[in-house]
Amino acid sequence: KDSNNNTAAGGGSENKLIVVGFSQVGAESDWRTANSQSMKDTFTEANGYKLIFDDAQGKQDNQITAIRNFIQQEVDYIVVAPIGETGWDTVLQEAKDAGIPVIIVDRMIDVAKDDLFYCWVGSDFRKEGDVAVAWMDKELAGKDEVKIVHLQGTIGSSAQIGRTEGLEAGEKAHSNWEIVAQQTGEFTQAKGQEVMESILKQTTDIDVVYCENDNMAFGAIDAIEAAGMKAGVGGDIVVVSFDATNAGLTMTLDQKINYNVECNPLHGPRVAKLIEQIEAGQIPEKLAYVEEKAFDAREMTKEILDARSY
Ligand code: GZL
Repeated sequence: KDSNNNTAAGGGSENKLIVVGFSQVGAESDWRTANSQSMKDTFTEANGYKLIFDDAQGKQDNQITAIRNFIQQEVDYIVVAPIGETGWDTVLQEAKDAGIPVIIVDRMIDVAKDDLFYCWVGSDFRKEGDVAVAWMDKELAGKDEVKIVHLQGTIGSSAQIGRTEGLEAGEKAHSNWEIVAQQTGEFTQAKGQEVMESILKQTTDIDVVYCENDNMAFGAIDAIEAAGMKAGVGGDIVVVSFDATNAGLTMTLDQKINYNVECNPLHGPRVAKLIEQIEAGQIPEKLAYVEEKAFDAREMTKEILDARSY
């Protein structure tokens, strides 16, 4: 019998919690907050897990330090929401050498050998950009010139790379579209407002602001209104956004955001399913893309908003 008075046959081992070390980017946006909550709601002791949560405050060095700490603590799984795509090979090789499976969630990583991570679950960011551009193609058809301000997310993150590729492909495909300003707002409201304010000081001849997440859209809308202009449906500047968080869809219902492309943050249950598969000796899909919707302000209703869980 072991110390918990369980028979050696296995009672004790069944009670062992699976220890998960999670390296999270930070708390830069509503999306990130919802993503962190989903992980915390899923990896509970009641569900058989012990979660070690680390917030890297937006710095890759802190993520690398956290992963090394997880290795020292001999966790059972390392889950990483990577801030950017590069710079992971060395530390993931250390995790592999320690025999700890690594699951990548949300953004993707670019590593020399793809056996440095077990599997990935996240969004198709290029597709998100293409969905937004397809809507813009219809919405802006017939306009002689379309001048676009492009507020990019954290440079080098998959979300920024894919959404930017989508817009830039759209610009190439439309001779009357022109990106008149392109700058990172770091996925935050404050930086998004600051950047949009400085752009509006240079020009107000703008038709669309393409914001790579909701928080930058909120900042841009504040800047547009402070400049005496109207954002959204029937306004001076069309606002396109990504994430479709609760706050983002509220602004869409208010018609200040014209179109919002969902990026689903509820990865907790998805990562738990991957871990359960690995625990059962199965080999999960290497890449698991999440299905996502998009919301046009003119079709937005309070019922749609209230039915959302984040
Ligand atoms: C997308 C995620 C992005 C969100 C931003 O999956 O990586 O990071 O779009 C968040 O809101 O900051």
